[in-house]
Amino acid sequence: MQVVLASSNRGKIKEIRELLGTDVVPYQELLGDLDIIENGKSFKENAIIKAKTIYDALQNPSAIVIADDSGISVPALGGEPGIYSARYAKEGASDKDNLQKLINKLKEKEIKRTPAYYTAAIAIASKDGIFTVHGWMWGDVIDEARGDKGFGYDPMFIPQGYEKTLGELDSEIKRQISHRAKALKLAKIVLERLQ
Ligand code: ITT
Repeated sequence: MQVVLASSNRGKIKEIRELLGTDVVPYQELLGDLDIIENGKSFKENAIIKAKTIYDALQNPSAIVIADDSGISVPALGGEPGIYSARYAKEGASDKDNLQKLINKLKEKEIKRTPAYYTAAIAIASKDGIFTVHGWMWGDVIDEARGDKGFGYDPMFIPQGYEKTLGELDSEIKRQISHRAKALKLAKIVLERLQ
């Protein structure tokens, strides 16, 4: 089964390929660069926008497209950055800029460690309609970056039950416990029904 992935984020593409265990083709290989306007008010709305935009652009009714909209939320900062995780520092910011902004926000409030959670909303677009599933991972964020594994905010995120950040832990651990792994487990149930 071939699935087109409506993402240009290299970290996500790598993880989704490893977790889905099927042929995953990033949309840019088929359509080149596309400007997808993520103006939804939730992870779910943005995942639907991405999946639908790519499904329509492919003009192939039998295509199956999956999209991931995700981010990290810190309750002590009123839920920031949440759906704005990819553009927290500024529009088009790098992962490093966004990570540094979140570290700076914690430092401003003199917070060394506080609860946080990752959300992943996955949308699947097909001729049978649009389906959505979610996954979450709870833990803490700290006011420094440790390790270089994973991507995005991983170097400052300590998953519940661990003492190291996702930047330091073996990537196999993230594969077992992540928001994306949990959401994709549910997405696989949908994909099996669409074949
Ligand atoms: P696409 O829309 O092309 O998929 P994007 O990076 O713009 O790529 P999002 O709008 O979903 O994707 O933003 C997700 C951001 O949240 C991402 O840039 C990371 O900063 C962060 N994020 C999501 N999942 C993450 C993870 O597993 N580890 C670390 N950071 C993550």
